Parts: sequence; C-alpha cells; structure tokens
Amino acid sequence: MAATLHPTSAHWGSYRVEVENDRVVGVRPDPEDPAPAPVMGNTPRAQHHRTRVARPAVRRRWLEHGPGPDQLRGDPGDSYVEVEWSTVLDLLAGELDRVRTEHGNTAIYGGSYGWGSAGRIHHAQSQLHRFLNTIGGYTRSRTTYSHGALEVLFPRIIGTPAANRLLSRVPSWERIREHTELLVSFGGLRVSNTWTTSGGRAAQTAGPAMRAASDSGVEFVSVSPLRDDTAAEVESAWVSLRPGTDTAVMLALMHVLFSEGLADTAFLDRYTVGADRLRAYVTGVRDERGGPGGVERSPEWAERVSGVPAADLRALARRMAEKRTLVNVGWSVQRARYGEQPLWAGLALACCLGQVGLPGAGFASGYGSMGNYGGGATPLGLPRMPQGNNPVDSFIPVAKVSDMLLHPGQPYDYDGERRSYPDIRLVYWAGGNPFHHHQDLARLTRAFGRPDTVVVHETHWTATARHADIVIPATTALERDDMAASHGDLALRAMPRAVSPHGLARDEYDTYTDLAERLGVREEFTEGRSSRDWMRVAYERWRALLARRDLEVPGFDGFWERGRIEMPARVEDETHLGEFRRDPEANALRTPSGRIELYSETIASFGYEDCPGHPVWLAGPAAAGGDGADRAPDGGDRPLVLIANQPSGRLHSQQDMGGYSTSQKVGGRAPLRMHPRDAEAAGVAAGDVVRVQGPSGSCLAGLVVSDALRPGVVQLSTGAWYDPSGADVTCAHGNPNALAEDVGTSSLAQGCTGQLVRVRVEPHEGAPPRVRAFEPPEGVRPLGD
Ligand SMILES: Nc1nc2c(c(=O)[nH]1)N[C@H]1C(S)=C(S)[C@@H](COP(=O)(O)OP(=O)(O)OC[C@H]3O[C@@H](n4cnc5c(=O)[nH]c(N)nc54)[C@H](O)[C@@H]3O)O[C@H]1N2
Ligand SMILES: Nc1nc2c(c(=O)[nH]1)N[C@H]1C(S)=C(S)[C@@H](COP(=O)(O)OP(=O)(O)OC[C@H]3O[C@@H](n4cnc5c(=O)[nH]c(N)nc54)[C@H](O)[C@@H]3O)O[C@H]1N2
Ligand SMILES: [Mo]
Repeated sequence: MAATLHPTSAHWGSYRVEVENDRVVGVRPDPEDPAPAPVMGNTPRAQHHRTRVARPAVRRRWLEHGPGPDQLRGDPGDSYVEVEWSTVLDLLAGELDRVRTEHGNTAIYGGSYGWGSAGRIHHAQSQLHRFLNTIGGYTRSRTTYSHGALEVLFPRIIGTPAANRLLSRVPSWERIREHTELLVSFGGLRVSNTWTTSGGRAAQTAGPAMRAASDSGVEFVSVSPLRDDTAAEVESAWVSLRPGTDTAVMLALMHVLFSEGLADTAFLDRYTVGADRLRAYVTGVRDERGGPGGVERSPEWAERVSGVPAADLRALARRMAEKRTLVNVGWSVQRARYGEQPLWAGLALACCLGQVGLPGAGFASGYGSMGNYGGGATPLGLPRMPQGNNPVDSFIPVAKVSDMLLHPGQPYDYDGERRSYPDIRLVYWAGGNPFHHHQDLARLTRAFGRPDTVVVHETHWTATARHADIVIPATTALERDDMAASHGDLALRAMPRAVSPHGLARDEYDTYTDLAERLGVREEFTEGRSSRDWMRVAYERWRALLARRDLEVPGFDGFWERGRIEMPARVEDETHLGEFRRDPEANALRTPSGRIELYSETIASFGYEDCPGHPVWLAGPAAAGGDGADRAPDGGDRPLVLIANQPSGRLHSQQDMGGYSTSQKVGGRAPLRMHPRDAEAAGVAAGDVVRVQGPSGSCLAGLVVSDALRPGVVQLSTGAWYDPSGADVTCAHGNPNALAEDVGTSSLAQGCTGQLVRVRVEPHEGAPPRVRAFEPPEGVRPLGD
C-alpha cells in the first residue's frame, strides 16, 4: 500500500507525516519551510513506541489500599493494574468528589505546568482547566519555568503593559537588520532553541533571519560559556564568561560608561529613577544597602569574578556606546539563583547607553530563546477554546511545587507578600512532565508521596505517569483533528487526524465529558458540543471578531478544505518603549514613578536580602571559585559548573526515544560535553560512562569532549527520561534535574533555577546499570515496538 502524506503541526514546526497501514513510517518537511527542524525525525518511533500508554491503569497499592499518602509512589518496582475505561472513570470521578467534598476545591492542585502538544482545541492544560473549573475550581500555578524572574520583576520596574509587550510585541529581525549595528546577547542566540514556539509555527524563519542580519553587517557579540551558543552561520565575537556572572560583567560595562563620561545622563535624568544610587553602587561609593564603602565594580573586579579580561570589557563598553546597540538577555541567564539581577542590570545597561526606545536598540529578552520572538507579526487574535473561570483564588509560583506538597501551611515570600502553601490532597497533571522539568527529582518524589491521589493524563509512560495512581491514556496530536497557530505566526493550519488512536487512548475532551457526566456537570462542560463542534465554534468566533474589523477569512469548512489560511496580522514595527521615549509624560509607564525604575522603592521596601532595591552583584553557587571579592562559600569538591540548557535533539523530554534524540546519545545515555583539559584532569575520555555528582544527587552520562566549552564548564541538556532504577545513582540515564537544587531565584520571583548546577565529574567504576527509562512499569502490557 502506498504511503499517504498528512500535514501536522507541533511546537517544533509544521511538517508532514508519511502513513502506511495506519502507521507513521516517516516525516517530510513542509516544502515551503526555509529551515525545517530535524527534531521532527523523532515522531515515527515515538508515535508507536512501547512506552505509549495503551490502556487506563491504576497503581496496585492505591487500588488495594485506597487513597492516602504513599512514599512508594514512583518506586521503580511499583506495579500497575490495567482496567476498563468505565472502571477508571468511576474511580476517578468518585475520588474527585470525595476530595472536593471533604477538603474543598483548594485541595486539588491543577497547575499542570507543561508543554503538552500544539493544537488550539486539544491543548491538554486548557482542557484540564476548563474541566476543573466546571467542578468548582483548583489551586493553580503562576508564571513559568521559562522566565519566571522576568514575569515578576518587569511589571515592578517598567510597569505591566510594557512588561507584557517586551514578551509579545517585539521588533522583528528585519527591523534589527535595518537599524541595529551591534547586538550583544547574554546567553547567546541558539538557532536550535528557535525551532520551538509554543503552539507551533508555519515556518522556521528565525535562523535564516539571523543569518540575513549578520550578512548585512549587524555585529553580534555572544556572551556565553559556550562558543557554539551562537550559530556558526552568524558571524559573532565570543565573550566567554564564567556561568552566573553576567551581572558582574554588566556592572563593569556601566562602570566604564560612568567613569569615561559615556553614560547618557540626559536619558537617565529624564526617563529613569535611581540612576544616582546605581552609579554610587557601581563606582563603589555605596554598598548594596546604600551604606558607605562599597566595592568598585571596575573591569578589573569583574575580570576576577567572570574571567573576562578587563581590557575586553573596556573595549566592549566603548563600542556599545558608539554604536546603535541592542542588549538581549536570553531567558536562560535568569534561570539561576539571583536570576532577577542580570535582567535588571541588563536593562540598566541599556538605559546608560541612552538608546532605549530607539528603533533597533535598547533592551530585549528572548531573541534566540523561542522561534516566534522577532517573527515580525502578531496575529489579530487566534481561535481559542474557552476555559471558564476558576472560583478558587489559591495559587503558587510554579516552581514551588515540591515545597507546597511537602510543607502545607508553611509561610514563604513572593513579590512582597507573605503567603502560605495550601494543603493539597489531589494532584491532577495533564500535558506536562514535572519529573523532567523540576529541580531535585528525588525531593519531588518525596513530595509526590504526600497527597492522597495523583492523576496523570499521558500519551507515554513518562516518569511523571509512573508517579501517578491513576493514569489516563491520551491521544497524540496525530490521532485527532485540530488546528494550529501561535503568537507571532502568519498562518492557521489544519491538523487532520493522521492515524487511529493507539490502543484504547482517547481524546482528553471525551474523558472529561464522561467524568463531567458522572459528576452531574456534563452540560456545563460540553455546552452541548463535541470537540469537533468546538473547533468550528472557536474558529467562527475568531472569524466574527475579524469581521468586525472588516477583515475577511473563509468560513470553517473553507479553511478545513484548504488546510491553511493566512491570518490577518499586525506587522510589528513598534519599538519597545518608543512611545515612552517620544513623550514620557503623556506615555508615562505604569510604575510608581512613571519611569524606568533603576531603583525601586517598592522592591526595596520588601527588605529582601536576595533582591534589594537596585541591581547588585550577588554570587550564586555557580559563581563560586572565581577569585573575586564576592566568592561564594561552596565549590571545593564540586569544581565544575554544569549547564542544563535546552536539548537540541527534541523538545524537553518529549519523544526522547525518537530517532533524532537517540542519535545524540552516547551508549544510550545523555551526552555530557566537557573541555579536553577538564576531561584529562578528571581521568575520563570520550565515549566513557561518567558519573556526575551534584548538590541533590547524581547521574550517569556519556562523555563528549569538546573545546567549544569554557574550561570549568560542562553541559548536560535537559530531557533525558528520568531513570531512578540504578542502585547507586539518582538517575542512570542522565537527567540533570536529578542533580539540581530546588531553590527559587529570590524571595521576589521564586523562579526556577535549574540552568546551573555545581558538579563533580568522575569515571564510573564497574558495570554501569542498564537504562530502563523506556521500559513500561510492571503490570503494563506494552503495545508497540
Ligand atoms: N534543569 C533545568 N530544568 C528545566 C529547564 C532548564 O533550563 N534547566 N527549563 C525549564 C523550562 S523553560 C520548561 S518550559 C520546562 C518544560 O517542562 P515540560 O513542559 O513539563 O516538559 P515536556 O517534556 O515538554 O512535557 C510535556 C509532556 O506532555 C506530554 N504530552 C504531549 N502531548 C500530550 C497530550 O496531548 N496530552 C497529554 N495529557 N499529555 C501530552 C508529553 O508526553 C510530555 O510528557 O522544563 C524546565 N526545566
Ligand atoms: N530544540 C529545543 N528548543 C527549545 C526548547 C527545547 O526543549 N528544545 N525549549 C524551549 C523553551 S520552553 C524555552 S523557555 C526556551 C529557553 O531558551 P533559553 O533559556 O535561551 O535556552 P537555553 O538553551 O536553556 O540557554 C541558552 C544558553 O544560555 C547559556 N547560558 C547558561 N547559563 C548562562 C550564564 O550564566 N550566562 C550566560 N551568558 N549564558 C548562559 C547556555 O550556554 C545555553 O546554551 O527554549 C525553547 N526552545
Ligand atoms: Mo520554557
């Protein structure tokens, strides 16, 4: 039988799958995509893999003992019982009802953070939230793992609307090509990161756009511990620094600007508050609390802390002052202890240059982090599935999940509030993998032992599914009709079902419909519609909104038949803070001063030692070992800094068993990159199984030796499926979150700090344990290859 081609869309792009006998046998890029992402190569094997959840399953111990805390949840030897759909739906509906009746809806944690799959209708998290809202609500999560520090800090220092625009309506790469002379990017500009866009993208344009900017003469400076953080096709100068020291570098650049008369004092006076205090701190007149006798944050000081030669810092500062300069702070840089500081210092640096609000200049955060950033257009609305309203107002900052489960009632600080954790009895997760994304996975296992019941909807038997009492098999995006488009996208694409559901997997919408039926709220959940009806309704509502602006798109049937339509979009030529620059009185920012707050009275009034009133240098654990004045205490027996960045071979943990992802592994384990000098010192060689020891645990990995890393730095990307089955090691497969510490950025934002971990790397003695991450748990009959 001849293969047929079916269009689909994922967070890693739009492409086509080849289907033969109801099986995905290959992938083909979209012929119109200028730079298709190789990540799509994971799909065929992942779609039919033996780790697919084929039937509903219940943990044997939960089935036998009923709900309750259980420290054996997630135990590698745990077993499951596969049950009928009607059985699992009865059990789950009964348990939801028991928890909300006995403990109230606050006791249900439905934050369910994660990237599920693309598709406007079958978005796992939105579906779950809609369902939980109809049964009385849930404790939710706030902010993201991606840029949690930015989301809390920027509303305080530039005001909420401007902070939102910083992430949503950003200058296009074309505009950069036109106006920018120098782009200094802290955290580099990884093309492999731009393959990903939440919701998918019609075409991969960021890589080609960066190259075009470089070809037409924009100068790039990549400030990063890794040389290859900026793509080879982009000509760039590499400023190699110790991880976690960007703030020191930025303060020194400001020191040069202030001491050489290059700082734009007219700009600082008119558009900012607090520049004097910051200047007094940078020049050493004041310390971080405003007291006398600080440290001069000179290039020589910064060289000791960051390893960047003082002469290079001087030259860079002068060049930045001379040219039309854009300062980009990649999201990774704030995913570390004191992650607020490099953001705030980066903005302050841009203000000292006086170019904020000019086309192609100022401050940005996100180029090179996500594909839609700089994509050049914002669609005028998107079809959406309504989620309803959550009557419960309980929330946590998203990366506090373990703390919440382990310490109900305990107080904690967040953005000026003293809050306390709710008492969670039921955890409900759909479309995320906390045993991929959270820090200190052994601690997360203890946390998941606390609630009465854990429910997970999954397509695959991930480590998170293996911590659940009730596992609900979900269809993949290839098994259902949907449509895709994202912010910064230009076309809406149909995603018609390509293959039948795997085993007994069902669309989550249908699962919730049956649960809602049992809980007496079917009508409220469905409003009388099937998911297919909702697709039409969501589309037609969007079409009606466009019609009110005299914009026309075809009716739903016309769209579905064509498979792809251009979306009316606003072309993004707006300069961030451009209006504010033109008239700072009429367009005052929504901050207490109406200006950019280089010193924030509000933040200072919180009294946080870990985030005072203006940007300061605070040495996080990664910065230890520099012989600067602010040396951090630890470091001795863990001399290396591990960078846990995004994997280039997949999206997070998704499709880790796929062909492209496994082609990067070394002996079936996650690849750890190390500088040849460090490898020699550690007594390890390329291809070896190495043991990595971090503050919270250990993992094994396969060694790759490369001089693209700064000495003292190793790289182990996230996303290898967590495998706690090895005897003497936390993860046998190479998940860096087995090593990382579970601490927030600061009391202000409490963001994720997983990017940097202090480690020791050593040879693994004896026969290494087998990797068992891709074997379904006991009691589950695998269906698939
Ligand atoms: N150490 C360290 N940790 C990090 C980071 C870091 O830099 N360093 N980065 C962090 C960041 S920025 C992020 S965003 C997080 C990402 O963390 P996650 O978003 O949690 O990671 P994913 O692997 O994308 O998880 C998505 C899950 O959804 C499942 N899924 C796919 N489709 C469906 C569906 O239709 N229905 C259901 N129910 N499930 C589906 C997939 O199988 C997968 O298990 O990780 C964070 N963790
Ligand atoms: N292929 C692929 N693309 C992705 C994802 C994926 O999983 N796979 N995930 C997506 C998601 S959800 C997000 S939020 C974005 C994240 O986007 P980013 O946060 O920008 O991505 P990372 O790859 O984590 O980090 C980028 C680089 O920052 C550098 N870096 C780390 N620490 C420091 C430091 O202290 N100082 C400096 N100057 N540089 C440092 C590292 O060398 C790293 O390679 O990526 C998205 N894109
Ligand atoms: Mo993210």
